[in-house]
This record gives sequence, structure tokens and C-alpha cells, in this order.
Amino acid sequence: MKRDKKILILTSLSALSLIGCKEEIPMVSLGIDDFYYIGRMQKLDLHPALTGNEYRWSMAGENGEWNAVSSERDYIFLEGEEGEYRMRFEIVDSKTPYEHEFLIKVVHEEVEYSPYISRVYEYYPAPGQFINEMPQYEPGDTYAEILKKAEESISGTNDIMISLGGYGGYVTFGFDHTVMNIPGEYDFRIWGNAFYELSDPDAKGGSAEPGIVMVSLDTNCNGLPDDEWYELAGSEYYSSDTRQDYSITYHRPEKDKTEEPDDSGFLTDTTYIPWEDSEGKRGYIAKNSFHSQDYYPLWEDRDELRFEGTLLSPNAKDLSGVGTYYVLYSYGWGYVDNHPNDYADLNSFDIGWAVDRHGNRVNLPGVDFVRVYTGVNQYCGWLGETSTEIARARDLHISIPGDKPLPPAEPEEPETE
Ligand SMILES: [Ca+2]
Ligand SMILES: [Ca+2]
Ligand SMILES: [Ca+2]
Repeated sequence: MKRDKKILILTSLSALSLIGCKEEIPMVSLGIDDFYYIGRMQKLDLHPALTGNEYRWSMAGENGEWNAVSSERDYIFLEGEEGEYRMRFEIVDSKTPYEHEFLIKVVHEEVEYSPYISRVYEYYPAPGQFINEMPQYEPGDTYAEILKKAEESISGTNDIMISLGGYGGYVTFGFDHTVMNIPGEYDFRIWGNAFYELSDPDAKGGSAEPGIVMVSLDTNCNGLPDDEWYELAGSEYYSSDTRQDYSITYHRPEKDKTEEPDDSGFLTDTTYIPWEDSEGKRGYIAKNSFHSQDYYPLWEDRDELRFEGTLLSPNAKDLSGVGTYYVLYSYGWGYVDNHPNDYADLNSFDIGWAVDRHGNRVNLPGVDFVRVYTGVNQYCGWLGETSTEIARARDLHISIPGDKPLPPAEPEEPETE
């Protein structure tokens, strides 16, 4: 009880903010304080001022034993559960060893968190038949204005669909807190507009336009998505049909371009937006008769748009054989806009799936930024290019009334070939 009193006095004196990354305030030569207060799901960024040969950060376990949590010089403390965490920092050095114990009290947020998207940081769609309409471009709109429209569309429960266009087009969003990675559990869910066609629903085919998910932790604590990105390795990550380090460049159509329609009458310009990819292939995003607006982002100053990432193999089949009936089959798991929204688990994601650019698993305590990009470069006749759409996302660890428990996440370590 005595200890609690002491803590309360310290809180009122230090008046520390519970919002965002909290920079530690150097008070002793080490630069690590004795007590910290931080909201749950908020990062505490600790930088010791002293140096040595090695470093060791430990957290006290239930029985007072010390569990090592990091051997880096800097440490980001992040916990989702309220409570007191006893920490120890050691500098392992033969000449000037150092040891410092401190306490971190994790408290409930002052303003309740939203489980839904609160910020859209980037919206860079590839060209496509829904671009300039989802969200709606109005003459004179700048990138900042389109970004705001994208944010208003998918934030909270507004549920207004935005399109990412053809392969590579992406959106980057975040929440009003850090999304925790709970081991073995799905951590967040994303809503698209996929559906299964009615004639053969068991085949899980219809309109599946898989988007690849990437995640990032704001490790430099500047609130911006300029930190390391990691792909969530979904069911196709280790498939021999999936290609890493793919890139594509789209070109703005010429102003006075002559349209080249096809024989079907559905495509009004088959050579509308040219592209070439890293495999030496060339092609076009065609214009169709159902969507007559510009398909190239009109707020863009750049005359070519380059995107890169992992490429999933085509998932569509032309069941008619004559280009009139395409079915786009769902991949197993781990992609956006790939299964109907009713399937909660198949639209949910485990941060534990994260891999670095060499395919090595990384162990992230949580993420601040989520990026989704269209994962296939595919054209289905009159249906047009395949494009991932998004309407909503939520953190599954901020519960809301009516929540049903999800099954454990798919294997954290996807099977290798
Ligand atoms: Ca997880
Ligand atoms: Ca950052
Ligand atoms: Ca879609």
C-alpha cells in the first residue's frame, strides 16, 4: 500500500501523457527513470544514455525471476494488459557495468480506444476502373484531399468501399493505439467485397481479389509509417507460383489517344493504360463500357506509377471458355477481399505471420501501420482488372458487444515447400 501512495504522488508530479509514443525524460545520467506510467497498447521508448559492450533488458516474472526481453541498447516497452511491470536494465561491461531497476505501470486509456481505423496515412492506388470514383475525385482535388476522402471512407464504421486498382495499388492505415500481437491469435480483421458465386459455393470461387497485407511498428516513434515493413505470409507465400520482388510500372494515357475497342463491344479501349513489369511482360489496363471515367489517378502529378511487392499467381478461370463467365477463386487464408465478409476467421490476420524481405519470421510485439495492396496482375475480359477493395478494419483485441470468439489463428509458421 505504501508503494501505491508513492506512485500516485509521482504521477501527479510528472503529468505524463498517455497519448502516442512517450519519450523518456532523462533524469539521471543513465537516462532511464525509476517509474513510468503508460497507457495499455502504447509504446514507451527507452534510450539509455550510457554505453557498454552489451545490454540486457529483463522483466520480472510472476515468481520474481528475471526474464530477458532484449539485448539491444534501446528498448520499446509495449503491453496490452494493465498492471505493474518490474523491469531491469543492465549494461554488461568489464570496466563500467551498470544495473538499474524500474517500474512501469500500465493503465487504462483516458479516452476509450476505437477498435476501428482512425487514420489513413497513404492512398496510392494503381490505375483501375473504380479509380477516381472510389473515392470520388472532384476537379482540383489534391492528393491530400483524396487521402482525406479515403480516410473518411474506411474509418470507424463508415464502411464506404475504396478500391486499390490493379496490381500493387495500396493503402496504409492505422488505429488510435498500437495493435497488439497476441501469440496464436488473430489480431485484426479487414472487410472487402468478395463473394462466392451461387452455382457452386463449395468451390469458394466468385469474386476473390486477394490483397497482400504488410505491417509495421513505429520503431522510431515519429507517428509516421517510415519504419521497416513486413509481409504477412498468407497461404500462398511459400507456393512456387508466388513471386517475390516483382514490380510493375503503369503509364498515364496520352491525352489525344485513339481508342481501340474490341469486337465484344464491352471493351472500349484495349490499349488504354500501358504497363510493363519486372519480368519483361507488357500489357494494358483496358477501358470498359461500364466505367467511362478516367482510370489513371487524376490527382497524380507523376506520369508513371511504379509498384513493387509479392505477386500472387492468377486466381481466375474463364468457365465459359469464350470470355463471358469468369470465376475468381479464393486463396486459403491471409489475404484481404478474398473470402466473403461473413467468414470472420478468413478475413482476420495474425501479426505472427510477419516475415522480413528474406522470408525470415519476425516477432513483432504489435503494429502501428497496416498496408494492403492488390496482389494479382490479372485481367478478366469485360470484368476488367482484378483490384482489391477495402471498407473497414478493426483491432480484434478491443472487444465490442456481440463479439464471438474466433478459432486459433492458422499455423503461425506456414508450411514450407
Ligand atoms: Ca497474433
Ligand atoms: Ca515511424
Ligand atoms: Ca473486390
